[in-house]
Amino acid sequence: MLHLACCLALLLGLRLLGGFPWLQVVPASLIFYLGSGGWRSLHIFSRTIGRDLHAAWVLLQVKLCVRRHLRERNTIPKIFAETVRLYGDKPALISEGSGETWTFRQLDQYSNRVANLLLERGFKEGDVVALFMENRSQYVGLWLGMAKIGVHAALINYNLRLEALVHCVTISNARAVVFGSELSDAMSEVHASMGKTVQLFCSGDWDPQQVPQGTHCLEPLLEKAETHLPSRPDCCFTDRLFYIYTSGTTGMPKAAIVVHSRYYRMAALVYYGFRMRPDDVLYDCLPLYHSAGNIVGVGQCIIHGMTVVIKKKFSASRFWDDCVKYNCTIVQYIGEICRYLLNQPAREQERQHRVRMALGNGLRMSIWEEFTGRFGIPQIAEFYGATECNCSLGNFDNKTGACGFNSQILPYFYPIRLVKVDEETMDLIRGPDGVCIPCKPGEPGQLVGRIVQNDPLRRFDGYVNQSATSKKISQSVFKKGDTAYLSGDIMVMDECGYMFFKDRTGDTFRWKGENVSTTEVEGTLSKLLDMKDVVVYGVEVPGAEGKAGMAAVADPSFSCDLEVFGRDLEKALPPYARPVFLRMLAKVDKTSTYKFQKTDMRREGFDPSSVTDRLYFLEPSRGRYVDLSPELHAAILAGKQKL
Ligand SMILES: *[C@@H]1O[C@H](CO)[C@@H](O)[C@H](O)[C@H]1NC(C)=O
Ligand SMILES: *[C@@H]1O[C@H](CO)[C@@H](O)[C@H](O)[C@H]1NC(C)=O
Ligand SMILES: *[C@@H]1O[C@H](CO)[C@@H](O)[C@H](O)[C@H]1NC(C)=O
Ligand SMILES: *[C@@H]1O[C@H](CO)[C@@H](O)[C@H](O)[C@H]1NC(C)=O
Ligand SMILES: *[C@@H]1O[C@H](CO)[C@@H](O)[C@H](O)[C@H]1NC(C)=O
Ligand SMILES: CC(=O)N[C@H]1CO[C@H](CO)[C@@H](O)[C@@H]1O
Repeated sequence: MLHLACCLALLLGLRLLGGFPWLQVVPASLIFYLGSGGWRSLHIFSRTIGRDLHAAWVLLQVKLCVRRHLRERNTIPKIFAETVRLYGDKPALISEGSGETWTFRQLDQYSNRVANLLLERGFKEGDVVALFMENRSQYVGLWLGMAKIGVHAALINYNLRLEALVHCVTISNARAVVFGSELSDAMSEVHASMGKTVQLFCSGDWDPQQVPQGTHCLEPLLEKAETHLPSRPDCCFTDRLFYIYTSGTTGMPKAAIVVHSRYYRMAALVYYGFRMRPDDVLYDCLPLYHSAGNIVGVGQCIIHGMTVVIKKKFSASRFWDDCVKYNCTIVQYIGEICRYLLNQPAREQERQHRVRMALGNGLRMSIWEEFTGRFGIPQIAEFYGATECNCSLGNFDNKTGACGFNSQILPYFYPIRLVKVDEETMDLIRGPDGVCIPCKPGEPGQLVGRIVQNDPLRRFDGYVNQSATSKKISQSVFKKGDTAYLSGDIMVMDECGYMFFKDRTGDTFRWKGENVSTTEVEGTLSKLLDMKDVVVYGVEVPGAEGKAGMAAVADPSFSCDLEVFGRDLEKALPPYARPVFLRMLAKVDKTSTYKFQKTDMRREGFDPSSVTDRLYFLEPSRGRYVDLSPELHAAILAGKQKL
């Protein structure tokens, strides 16, 4: 009886959502009830109904808000104006480092100045200004100010140099670049190749010797600009807000479009889904040129009036001190941050904080419990969803190891699905009717999200480069003739619908007839090696079937004991998953997301005459790593050495 009541309540909730394919619901739930495993279904139902109702409520809430904003032609700046009205003198942004605190009113005034300055200088709606600076409150004020007059910021990764930097500025068609004085050198290097018409503004300590010729100094100009609100362009909720660059594993960064509604939606889903409150204090040490830092983090300040502490750069040793100092209740993470924190010696502060939730993605099962246990964090709010992705997930109910879920009661309600792929080539597997095959619980598959172009909520904004967009989209995935977004990530779902991240496509390789998941091996190796950074990839060995595993380990201090490591490895991994080659990196070259460049290392392979790092080979007979000498290398190539 209770179940029936819940079910009715759920259906009623769904009904309210409107536009929902109502007729699908009834058969779906009937099938669920009458389906083969009667009691099992009931068991799953009772375990997941609460979770599903919460999710339905969240989606409903966000959907209604988005509808209202659409109707009222609101934009992020207009929503921010409302936040300022509610929270005027409350701290909005705290810059850890300088300790500078900006209230909502100050942030508002600063961004008004930015808007007025750009207007004076002839910038107009639709222009693009590239933003190239390290973390600070100004960063937020700058893009927000631009948004106030419909100018789009292109948020450029401050680790980029030379061609990559020029590429990002050029593909965005920016009319100007605002850069931080700390990046003057990088700017000077590329200035000549960027086109004469691009205006340059420098923010921070002004040194005319350092900056390219013709650069304007930003602060005095802002000082003179008006603080009143400039007249707003006629923007609406589905217009562009800014560009974020996605750092693929191959090739140059791609510019992804973020529209106002997407910004709102990403921030709001996280806010309602994880039950945040305006009086939470959020610690944001992620880069502001990515969606995690700038939307999921800073968005809580802009939209919901939360105080956000911005940390210029992540520091493992200062992390808990900062949380204590600012009374942070929510911290943001990515998987690497968790590992770096676990790698730190124990300290008092790590349990004296008031953090009630860690919000982020990439915390893997292998260290999940160690992380929550050691630092006393009650809840992990793991979510999944790339900037350009059409299939976001959230672990709303603190399920260990999961990155989200899909309802098992009404699987069609949220248009995402796992579909079967060939784990080697990562191609979608299709049935005789040409439509993709959905996975059953326990079967790994690629996560896909259906695209409905005319629904502003479900529209794929895509990339600035049209041909880059098409690669992520496929036809006939859910049913014949539809279009869907391919996430590129492999997940496994359990019978309650919880999703567990397994792998990124292209990151699995085959060895000795088995599929090796690089993510899994990376997790294990890193644990064996005191949380060192490890990347695993497959390299081709002439004459051998599949790809041999190779692990690059960041070990600048030469502290690995390979004897012990070899023994531990035997216990931890099956033979086919043990890396055949090891590469000990003396110098760590990381992209800003703390990931190495896998592609380069895969290409460089295991040739000791071309790789300068120390290389080792796992001798199969003795299970030990030995130096990879040129002779040994030659023997392997000739097929004389057993692998
Ligand atoms: C943190 O909380 C304590 C006790 O409630 C208070 O005294 C202190 O001022 C707070 N610190 C900040 C930065 O808000
Ligand atoms: C989350 O799960 C962990 C481990 O199961 C548990 O210790 C913790 O109390 C849970 N937190 C909340 C907020 O329910
Ligand atoms: C590995 O992947 C291939 C291709 O997807 C699949 O046919 C095979 O069953 C998988 N093997 C294992 C052991 O999982
Ligand atoms: C699909 O894309 C739209 C707009 O690009 C986005 O708002 C929506 O969240 C995406 N769908 C899902 C299920 O995440
Ligand atoms: C757009 O993307 C395609 C494929 O990724 C690439 O070949 C092309 O050079 C890109 N165009 C621009 C202008 O970046
Ligand atoms: C507010 C703030 O933290 N600004 C810092 C941003 O980064 C530059 C360069 O590292 C620092 O000089 C600023 O103090």
